[in-house]
Amino acid sequence: AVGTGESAGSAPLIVVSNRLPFVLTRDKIGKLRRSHSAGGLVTALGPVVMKCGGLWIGWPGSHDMRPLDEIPEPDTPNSGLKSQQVKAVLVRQELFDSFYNGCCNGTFWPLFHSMPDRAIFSSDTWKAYQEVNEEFALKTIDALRQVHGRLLKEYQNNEDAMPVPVVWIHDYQLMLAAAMIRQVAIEENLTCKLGFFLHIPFPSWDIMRLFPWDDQILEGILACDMVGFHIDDYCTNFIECCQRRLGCRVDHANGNVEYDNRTVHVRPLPIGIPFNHFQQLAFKAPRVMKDERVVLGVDRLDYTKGLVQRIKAFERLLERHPEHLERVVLMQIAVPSRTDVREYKALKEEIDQLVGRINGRFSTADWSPIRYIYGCISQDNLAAFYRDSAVALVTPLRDGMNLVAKEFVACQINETGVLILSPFAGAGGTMREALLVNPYEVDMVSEMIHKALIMDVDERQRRMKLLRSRESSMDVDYWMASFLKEMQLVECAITGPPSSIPV
Ligand code: GDG
Repeated sequence: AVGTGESAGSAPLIVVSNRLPFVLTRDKIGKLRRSHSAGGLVTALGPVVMKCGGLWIGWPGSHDMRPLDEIPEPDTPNSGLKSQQVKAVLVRQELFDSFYNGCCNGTFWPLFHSMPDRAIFSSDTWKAYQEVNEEFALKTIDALRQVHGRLLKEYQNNEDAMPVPVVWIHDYQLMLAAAMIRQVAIEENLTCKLGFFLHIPFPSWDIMRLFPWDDQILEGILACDMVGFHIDDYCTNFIECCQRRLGCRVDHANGNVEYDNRTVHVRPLPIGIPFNHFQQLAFKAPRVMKDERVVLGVDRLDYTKGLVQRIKAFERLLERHPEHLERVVLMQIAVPSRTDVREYKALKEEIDQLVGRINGRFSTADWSPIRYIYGCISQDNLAAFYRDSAVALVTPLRDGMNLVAKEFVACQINETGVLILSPFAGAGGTMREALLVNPYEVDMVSEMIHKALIMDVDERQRRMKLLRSRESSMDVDYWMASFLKEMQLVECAITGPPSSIPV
């Protein structure tokens, strides 16, 4: 059984995400090892799941299909979920590739970022998506049974006081799982509330309808009681799709969709970052850059991030404002991502060539305009880069939120840096004191970099102070608490005797 006495009273949280909060590998003698992963989601949600005696369900990062009954404990107590709080979803490699590289990243990623020309539609990968979502749903149901068993024991004399478990499903890889979970939960009378958060944009009806099985996606998400998106626009898009495709009655003003005799709550819940953690890193990290004015870009190497346009804009800056030659550098960190997908390989080649051409064109004996790191750097070094850069250039063509913009701000302890931000990132909606620029228009971006580089220090500090104050209060813990509060407010629809609500 999960949980101990410490869990009494609080509702158990079951988190379902594509990846577990750590990677499992086998060493030479076949023993399983955990290696830590340090994303903001893990840092925020991990302790909550631990404390409430909850569970985390996800893929462990390996295709080893041997049973995982001996998932190792975390290295030190309090550093991670106990082994019995984790359920690993094991999927055959071929099926997983078709699901992940095929449907998730070949179809939904470009489509949901409003780049339909890049999306590949295939019934085979869609089938894989359905199958893998089913695997996740089955594991989640197992987890729910386990949690229920424990709660029933704990509350045997006082069932009315029993907290309602919350299942929180994450992201575009798992848009169908809730439908199956709800169906079985109803059949087995497993009281729970279902929530979903999408980390990427939700597209407009015009784009969504291009997906041949769009109704199933909408119904999958609507199987939840509460659905969160980063910003209002994505909520509006989702609600409109439900209305137009499924004929649901909707209430835009209150963010409600009527479906299957239930009200589904749709809420904008902009994600934040572990602000204090990044700020502390910035206080501690030693200097790693030379004495140059740095324009910084940090991204996964992905076509949505607008890297090609950004690098071209920097070239244009050097053409139009030669006073920056030999004084300013563009430091671009590009983290390898989805390297076995053709489009990502092609993008890497394009960037390699572009950087080579521009450096060849402008470099002098002791200066090159672009410093390009294709790889991942430590978070300490990242914090030092954020702290010591003059400008952060966050110019995605489309982005759910964009955490880099927020981490830059958290590390700006001297408050002298300038954030240039795309309005097509979710962050562009709330970080109003940034310099907003359309990333598609190379001239405008180059002029914006120039403006940032010559901005007087008072204005820089005024803008940065406001940005920092917002991000420090609306951090990742605030986001998580807001989501869980919204879950508390929704009525529990899965209660009472078994019934047969069609899903
Ligand atoms: C998805 C949505 C949404 C990057 N380089 C290094 C490094 N990073 C870390 C950053 C940041 C993360 O990667 C990137 O986060 P983003 O938000 O920018 O982008 P996605 O990965 O696309 O995330 C996005 C997010 O989900 C959350 O909802 O904001 O819109 O697409 O945390 O710090 N970390 C280290 N070295 C690097 O070189 N250590």
